[in-house]
Amino acid sequence: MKQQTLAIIKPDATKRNLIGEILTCMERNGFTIKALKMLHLTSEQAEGFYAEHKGKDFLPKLVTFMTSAPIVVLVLEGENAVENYRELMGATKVELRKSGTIRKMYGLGLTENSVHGSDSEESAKREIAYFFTPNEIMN
Ligand code: 3AN
Repeated sequence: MKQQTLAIIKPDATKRNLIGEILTCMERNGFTIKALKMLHLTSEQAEGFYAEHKGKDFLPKLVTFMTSAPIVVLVLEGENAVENYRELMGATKVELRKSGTIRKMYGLGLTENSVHGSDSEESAKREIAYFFTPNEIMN
């Protein structure tokens, strides 16, 4: 099933000039970039994006990190894109990251983990609409 997901290249990666390498990795693994923009989030935008984590103890740290430098937001399309991109991204927990995954190759830790990916089709729809208007997404 062809599907779209929302990906983010996070501040730790943009600061280390890893945008190109990570985009290459996404494309080489079968994903097509359907939309892409660079932006520097405000705290309000980061809190809105991570609304599901409201009240969690790590949220302030996450918001500080996500607003610390520019990010790249993307719409990726491919077969089972939500699940397959999460596989390419690698696990949230550092010790569970498999070799060849983006987080294993580039991540620095639990928070500074280089990339984000939607965790369900429902989240993907919400997250894509959070950053892109329909006319910004290519057919
Ligand atoms: P994922 O990004 O793997 O879907 P989520 O949605 O549970 O993980 O968490 C969002 C982000 O919050 C993670 N990518 C990570 O940067 C950060 N995070 C998650 N859990 C923790 C934690 N216990 N301590 C610090 N940061 C965390």
